[in-house]
Amino acid sequence: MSSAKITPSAATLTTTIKHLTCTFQSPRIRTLYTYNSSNLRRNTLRRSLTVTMSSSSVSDPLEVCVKTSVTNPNYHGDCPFSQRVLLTLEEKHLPYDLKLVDLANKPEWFLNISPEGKVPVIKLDEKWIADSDIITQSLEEKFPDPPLRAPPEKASIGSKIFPAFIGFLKSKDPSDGTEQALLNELTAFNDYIKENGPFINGKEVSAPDLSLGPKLYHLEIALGHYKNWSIPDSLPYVKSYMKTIFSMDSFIKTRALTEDVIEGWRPKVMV
Ligand SMILES: N[C@@H](CCC(=O)N[C@@H](CS)C(=O)NCC(=O)O)C(=O)O
Repeated sequence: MSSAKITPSAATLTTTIKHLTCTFQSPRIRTLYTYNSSNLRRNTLRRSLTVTMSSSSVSDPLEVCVKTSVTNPNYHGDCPFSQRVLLTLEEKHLPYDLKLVDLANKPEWFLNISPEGKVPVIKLDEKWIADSDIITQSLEEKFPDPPLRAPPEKASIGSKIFPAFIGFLKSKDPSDGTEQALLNELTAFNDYIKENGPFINGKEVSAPDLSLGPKLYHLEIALGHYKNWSIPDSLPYVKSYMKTIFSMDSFIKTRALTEDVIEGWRPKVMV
C-alpha cells in the first residue's frame, strides 16, 4: 500500500516550508509540498481566523484511496471522481492521507474496503465510504465550514457534458452527431455561466464546480490528444470557466498528470 500524508493541518501550518521540503524526499511528496507551500501561505491567513472555531481543522488525517498513476507509481492517477473528493478536502482545508491503489491489480485490502473495487473510498467515523457523490455529501455534513453546498437545482448544471464528451471521444464516424451533441451541452453551459457565473453557484466555487472541473480537464486533454479538438472560441465563458478552475491552487495540487489522462482514455478510444 503506498501512502503519503497530505497535511494542511493546524500543526503543519506552523511548520516552516523549509522544514517540509527537507523532511520528505520522494518526488511525489516534493511535488505535493511545492503546491502546499503556496497553499500554505494562502491558507495560513484564513486558518488563523478559523482554527480556534473549528475542531475539524485539527482532526487526524482522513484516509482516502485513489487510483495510482500508471506513468509515475508514486503519484495519484487520472480518476476525475477521486480528484473531486481531493478538491473537496483541499477546499475544506482537511488533512488527508492518500492510499494509492493500482486498479489493474487490486490488492486484497482494497477489495475488502471497496467491494465494487472502485475508487474513491474514504474512511469517515471508522467506516469506509465509496462513491464521490456520497463522499462529498458526507464531508459537507461532517465538516460544514467552509460551506461548498449549492442549491439542488444547480447540482446538475453541466452534468451532461461528460457523457457527451465520452460519446464524441469514442466515435469513429465524424457525421454521427456526437460532436454536435457535445457542442450543444457546452453551449448550454456557456450561456448559463454567462448569466450566472463566474462559477456555477455565482461568485464562489461550490460542490458542482468541484465535480465538473476534473471532467472538463479530461475533456480538454483527451480531445486535444486523440481528436486534435479544442473548445471553440465561440464559447468564451466555457473557456474562461475552465481557465479559472484549472488555475485554482487546489486543482493544481490534485490534478492528474497529462500522460495519465491520455493513457487512461486510450482503451476507450481504441475499441
Ligand atoms: N460513481 C463513482 C464512479 C467511480 C469510478 O468509476 N471510479 C473508477 C476510476 S475513475 C474505478 O474505480 N473503476 C474501477 C476499475 O477501473 O476497475 C463515483 O462517483 O465515485
